[in-house]
Amino acid sequence: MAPATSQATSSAGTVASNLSSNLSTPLARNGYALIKGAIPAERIDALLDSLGRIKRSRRFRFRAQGTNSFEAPNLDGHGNLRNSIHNPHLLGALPGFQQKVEAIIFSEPLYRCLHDQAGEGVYVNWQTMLFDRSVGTRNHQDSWYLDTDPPGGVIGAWIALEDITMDCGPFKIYERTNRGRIDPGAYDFGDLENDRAFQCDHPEGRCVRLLPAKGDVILWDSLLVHGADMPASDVKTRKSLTAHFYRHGRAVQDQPIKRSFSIYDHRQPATSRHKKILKAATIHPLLYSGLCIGLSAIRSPELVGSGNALTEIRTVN
Ligand SMILES: O=C(O)CCC(=O)C(=O)O
Repeated sequence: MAPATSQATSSAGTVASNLSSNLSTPLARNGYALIKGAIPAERIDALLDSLGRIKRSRRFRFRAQGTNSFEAPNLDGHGNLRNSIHNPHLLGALPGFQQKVEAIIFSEPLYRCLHDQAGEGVYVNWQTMLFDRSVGTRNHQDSWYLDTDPPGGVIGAWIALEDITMDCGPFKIYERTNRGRIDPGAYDFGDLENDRAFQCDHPEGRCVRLLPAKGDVILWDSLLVHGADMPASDVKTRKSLTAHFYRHGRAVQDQPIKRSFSIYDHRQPATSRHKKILKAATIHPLLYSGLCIGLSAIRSPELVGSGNALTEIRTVN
């Protein structure tokens, strides 16, 4: 599989325009949008039901957000996953679960959100994540990890799988911070409210904690600073499915972590069940799941990224 490349262009050789050009949607104007009632409750219930059923399965092995390693489920006392799942849509050894994830990510309702906020066209899904309970996520720009070249063309989609309240550890954004790339070392991203330099450089950078209801979708662009609070208590969950997209034809930037093997092919993304959403992850889901099962037994440091602060933004407790 080809490593991630910085120069993917569409087959027509064209590079799509910037996310915000010619549009006057909340996403284009403000860098984020909250779309109410986008995803039907039945699809969410089916996904959560399936997740509940596989939690103790020996085939349930995945790459975990937070540690970047291949792991077995780490359940808390309430039966919720402490470790969140990277790329649940690739877990082919659990076909029922994988299909329920795909029925949301590669769906017409989600496509409508992208279409209405970012414009007509074909989108490529880069990666997906599933959070079963609240984890803290350090404030960041997605552009530090995955973005188009030039930056600002990746759209994050955060799908609420339950009603989110303040004590869940909500997703939060910093208004008007999407004017350009910010150096990860420029501010104290753990405490932006008290960082004088941040306040001075971004006087409009008010923190907004978003409280979507089940089925609502938050979209944001890859330059908007965002993160998530820790939950107020252990019993609070914050179930969500997240996916990142870019317009087919945009070049993508090089990855901060160099790997000799990539599951992504941005030059020739695969088709999905939705004709206007492609998949950058081209690895066969059964092979991906098999790798997760095998590698979870090894726990090699080679498989844990570079381990620097940039890659470790989730709090696992
Ligand atoms: O849900 C979260 O905790 C954070 C998600 C996020 O930051 C992202 O997808 O970029």
